[in-house]
Amino acid sequence: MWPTWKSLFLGNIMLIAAIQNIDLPKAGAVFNLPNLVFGDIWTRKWIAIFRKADFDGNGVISRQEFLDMAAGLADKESFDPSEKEALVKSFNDLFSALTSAAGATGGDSLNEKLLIESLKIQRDNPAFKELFRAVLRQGVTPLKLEQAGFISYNEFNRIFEDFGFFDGILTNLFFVFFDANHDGKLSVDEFYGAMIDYAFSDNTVSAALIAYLF
Ligand SMILES: [Ca+2]
Ligand SMILES: [Ca+2]
Repeated sequence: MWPTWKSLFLGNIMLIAAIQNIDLPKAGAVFNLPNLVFGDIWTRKWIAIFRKADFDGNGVISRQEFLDMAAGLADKESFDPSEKEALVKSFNDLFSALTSAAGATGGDSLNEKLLIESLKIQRDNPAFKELFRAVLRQGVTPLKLEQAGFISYNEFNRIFEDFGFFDGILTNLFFVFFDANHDGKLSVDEFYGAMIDYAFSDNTVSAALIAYLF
């Protein structure tokens, strides 16, 4: 099954790369790994996420914009008030950590440069990683999943939409990469692992590849 799946997937990558005007030799280098500069991928994936999360497209993510993502998920997934409060608080703490690490004055907005600088500073900081894990836990634990401990494809799509991400291609790619054992569903552990990997890892066979498509 793997070769078929892989060739289909590579075909999709080429198609998407063409649509998105991506430099294919550079993208191809990801799969063969010569001349690969990890920092480029890592930076690029965070810029991709930044642009998705800058909902009003004004070039900065405001604290309010960031907290609205958490509140949107909590409201749409019918979190209890205490669960919503915990999630919004963890998002707020994460935002504060990002802005303070980057030395932003005021601390209530992030631009791409500040985000990248801040993440570079925080990447190897265990306290920051723990903060990131707390955000994931408080976002996932209250979810009423069809099958306990597993996020189905439909649920995964819905979660992205709850956050305000309606880009189906992006969601599909995340799902394909995150489903590490390719069984068509994400265990909660797969999800946590993939998110941590996406955020912090230099692993070039991880979801970091998504960065080349957006
Ligand atoms: Ca904005
Ligand atoms: Ca799986």
